[in-house]
Amino acid sequence: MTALTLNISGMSCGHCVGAVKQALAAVPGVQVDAVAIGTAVVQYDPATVTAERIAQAVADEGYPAVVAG
Ligand SMILES: [Cu+2]
Repeated sequence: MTALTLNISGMSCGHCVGAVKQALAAVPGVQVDAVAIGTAVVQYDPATVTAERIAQAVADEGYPAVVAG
């Protein structure tokens, strides 16, 4: 598994945290470590999914996300 940190825009409350958590958990090959307002940390299987695909899943939920660092 590979660690990935996302910087996420548009999150403002616990609802947003829950929505981002769910969006990440729904992506095959992703294990959610931590989600907070503005950021998420996950582990993912590079054979199954890419960092860009994970960021896109969060963006599709309405929270523009970019891979950190
Ligand atoms: Cu919210």
